[in-house]
Amino acid sequence: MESIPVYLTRISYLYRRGLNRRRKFPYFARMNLFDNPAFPSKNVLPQDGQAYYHGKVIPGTKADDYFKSLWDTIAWKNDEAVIFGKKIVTRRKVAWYGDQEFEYTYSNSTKRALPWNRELLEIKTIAEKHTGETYNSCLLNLYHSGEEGMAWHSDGEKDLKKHGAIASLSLGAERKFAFKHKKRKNTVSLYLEHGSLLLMKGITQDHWLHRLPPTKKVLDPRINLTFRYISQ
Ligand SMILES: O=C(O)CCC(=O)C(=O)O
Repeated sequence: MESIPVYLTRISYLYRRGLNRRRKFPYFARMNLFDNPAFPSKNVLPQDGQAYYHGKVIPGTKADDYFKSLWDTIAWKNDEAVIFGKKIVTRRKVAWYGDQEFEYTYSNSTKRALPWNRELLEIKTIAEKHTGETYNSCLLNLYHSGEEGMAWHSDGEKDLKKHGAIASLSLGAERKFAFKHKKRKNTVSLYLEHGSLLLMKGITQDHWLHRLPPTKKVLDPRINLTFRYISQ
């Protein structure tokens, strides 16, 4: 990854202060009923879709290791979108990996998948084990702080398997994540913890938008991996 002095300063500060030391960073250490991967997760959506929050499926220190390793090894690039004919470059970084050189087009911009690395394959296996689904690709997002987010959208692109499952694995800062029904406009929000997994499946993308709202309250970075299935 190219160097970004401000963020690297922030992340190296975190490591110097002991990212792994749970007492100093309580949001990494918060425990709940979902710490047991066998705990059954329930659908957080009231209608027209299925979204299961599995809670923390990767224990704290292992999740810290994955965060650091993905930060260092992933081929991060600023995301690009063409909106009303105008090219936008985001501060948020992205990367696209897969079984083959799959092409994935969203926001009028096409990406070609890079080959998996060891950590991505390990995390994919964890997501597959917990969700009972298989995935052949992964879109990664790196948010340097809470000021970076993602606007309302649904993941219904033609490259994706129709009604295929999407497993969203979060590492780093805990962030609010929201769903909004496309017609009824009712919303559902939850907090995505360090090492946690959210599964969206079935008709969810037909009926619900989702977003990661920006916030000034979160200073720390976050990496999100969404495992997907590209149909050929
Ligand atoms: O970072 C997140 O949790 C949201 C990611 C997302 O919405 C997407 O990749 O489509």
